[in-house]
Amino acid sequence: MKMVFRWYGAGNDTVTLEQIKQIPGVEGIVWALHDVPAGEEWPLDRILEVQKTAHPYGFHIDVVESVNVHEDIKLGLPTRDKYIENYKRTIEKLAQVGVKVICYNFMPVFDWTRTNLFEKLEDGSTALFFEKAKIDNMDPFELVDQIASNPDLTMPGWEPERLKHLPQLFQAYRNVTEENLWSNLKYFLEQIIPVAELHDIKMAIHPDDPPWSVFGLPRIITNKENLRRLLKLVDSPSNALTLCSGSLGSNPKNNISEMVREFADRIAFAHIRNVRVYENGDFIETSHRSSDGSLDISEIVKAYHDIGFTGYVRPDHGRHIWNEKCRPGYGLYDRALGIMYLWGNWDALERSKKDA
Ligand code: CS2
Ligand code: MN
Repeated sequence: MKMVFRWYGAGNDTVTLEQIKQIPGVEGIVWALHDVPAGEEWPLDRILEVQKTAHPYGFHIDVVESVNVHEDIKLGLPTRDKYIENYKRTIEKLAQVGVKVICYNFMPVFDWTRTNLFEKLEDGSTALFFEKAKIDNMDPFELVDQIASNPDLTMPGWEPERLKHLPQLFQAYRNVTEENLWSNLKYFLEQIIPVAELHDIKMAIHPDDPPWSVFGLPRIITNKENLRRLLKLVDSPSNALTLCSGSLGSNPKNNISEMVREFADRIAFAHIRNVRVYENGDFIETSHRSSDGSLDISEIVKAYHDIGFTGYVRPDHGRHIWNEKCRPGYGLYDRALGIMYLWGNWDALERSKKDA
């Protein structure tokens, strides 16, 4: 496995490249041009800038997370074609700097959703928390008000600019069913996958987080059956997966190691993190250690080891520990600990293979 670390860019991340360099075994950064709005073509000079920043540290920039998909594409509006053209141009430009994997998601309106970004764990650290009943009963507009009055509360897909358009967006999705979303995804993939193939790039879809419908909006990248269906929409090695253990794992019916084994040759990017799921459907992110959460991370790493995984891996979110002030879920310390847990498991498996 090739270990990578998400970095939001100079001035946009509390973690520095010097620090990342000191985490054992990290060979590349996972990056994006976060300020380019979804639907716009990424400027080549900005892409080259990232390459120039990363290279002195010996980091590659093979993995991009994410090139966001414009809402009109998910909605299947006639205006989608121009955004799809822009997406293709972005793929071509990323190919010029040697990008191998582009992560994206197909969640309407919101990216990951949580109810508290700093919920206390028993050890005094804090972590991202999802209270199911709260979201089930919440009017999304109430949430918008909460975010508006709390400038610290920002999340991917929740940029103030987009929030302004929320009422129209909800209106637009009113008649969009899951089946509509599937056919809009197919339309998108049929156009972009040939471009990705040409440049040997894997388009790796990230599962929905949480993997069920929120605020009445359809969500489809949620379980094994749907991942199977996704891979068949366009049957190409470039139509690939970002298998995120924590996102899929917040539904206890999802068996992650089983998915790793089934989708082995189509996983381009692995996100590995633990999550503790409660009986009422709430969940909280924990340390990577198997005994701290509901997922058996050792078993998941073993599945990757068994399939001889050579793709990219990153620890996903982490807790906020040792008083670190950082982007919610994206501090240095706990993600670095997570990496060491992943290596510990991996190296032990390598060792026993050698001994056998
Ligand atoms: C999240 C997402 O779970 C995760 O990895 O941090 O924001 C993720 O980056 C996007 O959904 C991928 O498009
Ligand atoms: Mn993830």
